[in-house]
Amino acid sequence: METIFSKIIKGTIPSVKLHEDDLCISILDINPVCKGHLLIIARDPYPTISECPDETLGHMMHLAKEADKKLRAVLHCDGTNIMINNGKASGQEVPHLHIHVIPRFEDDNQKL
Ligand code: DGP
Repeated sequence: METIFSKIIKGTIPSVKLHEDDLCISILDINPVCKGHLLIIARDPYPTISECPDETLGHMMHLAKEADKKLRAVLHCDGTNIMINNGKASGQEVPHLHIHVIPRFEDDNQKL
């Protein structure tokens, strides 16, 4: 099944790309919780973590760690939420595996 993220990966839907490699891309979320909210997306359209090979999952977490480092350096955030909505029941809207990385600031009172 072609997902909205497959179209972004192919370039038929525009996005603000932050990173690309053989396994993943990283883009800004179109509907950000706050400035700097980004998504790390597997190139292959695994619906959830169950279908994703461990190598890819590990690489996605590595990219989340790198993104956390960059967000702290560039936006001076105090922390990040690194989360996966895994399956429709969890609130996953796009059935194509992705990690949200959301900058957090002391006292931002953000409700996720
Ligand atoms: P989730 O509920 O975990 O499946 O989150 C999907 C996220 O994807 C949501 O925060 C909005 C984002 N999103 C959906 N469509 C697009 C799009 O076309 N472009 C971008 N950049 N983000 C999108």
